[in-house]
Amino acid sequence: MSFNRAEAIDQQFVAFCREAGAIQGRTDAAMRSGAIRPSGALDAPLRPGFTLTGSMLIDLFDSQMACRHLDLMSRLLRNRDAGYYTIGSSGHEGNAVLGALVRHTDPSFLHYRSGALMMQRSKQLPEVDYILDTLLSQAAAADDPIAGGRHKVWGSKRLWVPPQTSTIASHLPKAVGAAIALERARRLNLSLACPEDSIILVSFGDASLNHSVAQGAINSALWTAFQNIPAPILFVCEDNGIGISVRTPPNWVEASMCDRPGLGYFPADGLDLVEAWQDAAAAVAYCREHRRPTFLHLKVIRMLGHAGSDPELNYHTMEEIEAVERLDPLLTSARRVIELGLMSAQEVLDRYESIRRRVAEVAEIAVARPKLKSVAEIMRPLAPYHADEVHAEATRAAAPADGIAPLPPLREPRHMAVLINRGLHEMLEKYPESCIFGEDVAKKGGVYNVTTGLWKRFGTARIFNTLLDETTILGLGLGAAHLGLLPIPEIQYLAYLHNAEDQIRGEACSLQFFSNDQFRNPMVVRIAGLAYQKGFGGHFHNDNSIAALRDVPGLILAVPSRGDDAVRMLRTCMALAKVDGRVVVILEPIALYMAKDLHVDGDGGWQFEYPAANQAIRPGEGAVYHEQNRDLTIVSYGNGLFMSLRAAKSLAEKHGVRARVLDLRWLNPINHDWIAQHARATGRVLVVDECRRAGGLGEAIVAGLVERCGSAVRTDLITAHDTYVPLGPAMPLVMPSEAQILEAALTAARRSAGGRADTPSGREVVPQAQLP
Ligand SMILES: Cc1ncc(C[n+]2csc(CCOP(=O)(O)OP(=O)(O)O)c2C)c(N)n1
Ligand SMILES: [Mg+2]
Repeated sequence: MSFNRAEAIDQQFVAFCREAGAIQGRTDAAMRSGAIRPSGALDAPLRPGFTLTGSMLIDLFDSQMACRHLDLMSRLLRNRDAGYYTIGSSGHEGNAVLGALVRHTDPSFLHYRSGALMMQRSKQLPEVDYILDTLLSQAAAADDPIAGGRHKVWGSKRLWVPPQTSTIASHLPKAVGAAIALERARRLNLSLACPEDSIILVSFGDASLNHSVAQGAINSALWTAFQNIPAPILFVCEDNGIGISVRTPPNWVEASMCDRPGLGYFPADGLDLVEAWQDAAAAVAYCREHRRPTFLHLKVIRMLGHAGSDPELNYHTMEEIEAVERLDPLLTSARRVIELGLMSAQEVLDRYESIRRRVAEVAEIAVARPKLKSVAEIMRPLAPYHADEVHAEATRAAAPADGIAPLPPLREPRHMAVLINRGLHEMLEKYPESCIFGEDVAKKGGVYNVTTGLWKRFGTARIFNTLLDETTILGLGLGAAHLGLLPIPEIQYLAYLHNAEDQIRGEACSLQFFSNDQFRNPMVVRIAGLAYQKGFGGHFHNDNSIAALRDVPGLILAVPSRGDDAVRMLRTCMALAKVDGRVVVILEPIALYMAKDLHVDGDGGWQFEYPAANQAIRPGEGAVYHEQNRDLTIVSYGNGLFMSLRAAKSLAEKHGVRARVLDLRWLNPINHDWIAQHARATGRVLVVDECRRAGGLGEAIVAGLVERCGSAVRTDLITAHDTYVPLGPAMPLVMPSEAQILEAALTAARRSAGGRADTPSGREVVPQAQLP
């Protein structure tokens, strides 16, 4: 027996219409004889007190049928290797009601089974052709209007639906963030990317609800509302009772959600449009009016398995599958329109078949459209970079901010923590839409006083503490950025980024890619990190791994080693976010926050003047110390740079070895060409990487040198050991030290240099993305 449930449910629907047609034939005869009266007045509410009219019911049903045919077509296209995505919406089509009840200007972050919702929503803007758009997306066509062939997603710029990734639940934090940001923006009188009375819709499955990210997001919405801060978010749980093959315990969703403090809970029968409409309308109205978190529990079924590739018979019997199929919501809708006298069974069947034909015709158009053909085409929206505009923006002096008292200028050179604090003041003045949030950033001023005093000067609408959850902090950044704010979230320690890094890796940095740069979530994430802290030890306050950040496509990673650079880089980071929508991480070396002296106590060698507003460091622009030196090039950043400068002094004074020292400043992307240029000039390189060797930066730099210089350069590498950083006096044992740098530099300097300094390696050089 063939197991083609797509065919089965299709035939079931057709058979139903034919059978209903036969019954209706008899009913019509009865009607003509006066025994039954027709009821279907199109524009009247279906029942007293109802808002759903006959014509709207027909329209919703139409969306359901279109959505169903798109599912059926996805299987046919897959069989021809002409479509590449078969996760469908069959059984969930009741969500169409939300497509009508929620405005197309209400930002919506959708579940992958919210197809009928999307179809119905598209009708609010007649110029959107949902069927074509969906098929283009299924066929990975380069002119798919949302992702440009990069993924099958629900999304539309015009319909305010940003594309979501396949990582379940990861879109909830940004949805909550957007809801919270709506209110903040209103308090700040900022013009928003959506109307002020908008609500945010986020849909997801029942299994996804259990994900800690979903639970965290719901919790942070409730934590916010608990303090009477508006958070107009409509959580829509499309509960089909299963997640791939794992059953959700019956009643678990209602049991866990119906009684949460501050959450409006609305159950709805998603199998019946008429019932679902009424309950969903109540939920939407509650959310919009009270501006409080609202939970619409839409009970649905899943048909056609999890996806086209799902062998459902492994975990369901045929009887179970057929029993679910008999509950097909399209049958219920058909029954409704027929019973209400809105359509005849034949009209339903005709409409179903005409949609089938249209989907088939459009599918042929979609599959014939060109696909993405080159790496350049694929990567175009990933990391836009307009170098001149960014630099002009970074060096643009801020006009004095209205109503904010100016700060007295810093007259003396100061250490990094003070200069970054000043830099943040400057950015908050320059960008009224910017805000800083995280754990302890407000009154306390952060763990290291870097945000001291900001809340007083800029107010609690812009500088605020969040609850203790890094996923929420980053999600808030994403959501706020979607709405047009310029967030500067802070993560207290690098170690604690890792429990939330998907918000950067899977979400923030992928948005421009999967939306063909139509949606942006620009932000500058500040993270205190790296090792060598003397007072506050142990791995978690000295995390020295950046591999998880370096591997994120499109992410810019800045690591300043001194205060004035930090300010000049911060200006560029904000400009990158502003001009090109980029996501930037600034990793601030904690151990250098308070460093004042470089070589001897009291020399003040690591304090710097606050740089003039017209100074900014371009992405990829490193610093060279002692450029005249030709014995050795030391390549480093952060704490390693600080130690390397000290070592270079000893090298020169005690050993007559003259090393130039490079501060990379930007660790992603790396400016390999610039490193290679200095490497060739000295023929010898020592790379000092304070992070662990595995996945660290050092490996990348050595690879870059090999590719560009071949044997023309002799390269040595020192890194931290591949271990967690231990507490107290044990810490230096695993970290590169000044003594180690000195010794390695001497060894390197004693080697003969590589071949002729200007010898090209003859190897193909990997092109550098996004560098001037
Ligand atoms: C974080 C994450 N883990 C695992 C998966 C693989 N996965 C995709 S869908 C899914 C089940 C989701 O079930 P549910 O939330 O109930 O949605 P449904 O498919 O039933 O509509 C799983 C485990 C994923 N996409 N993301
Ligand atoms: Mg489910």
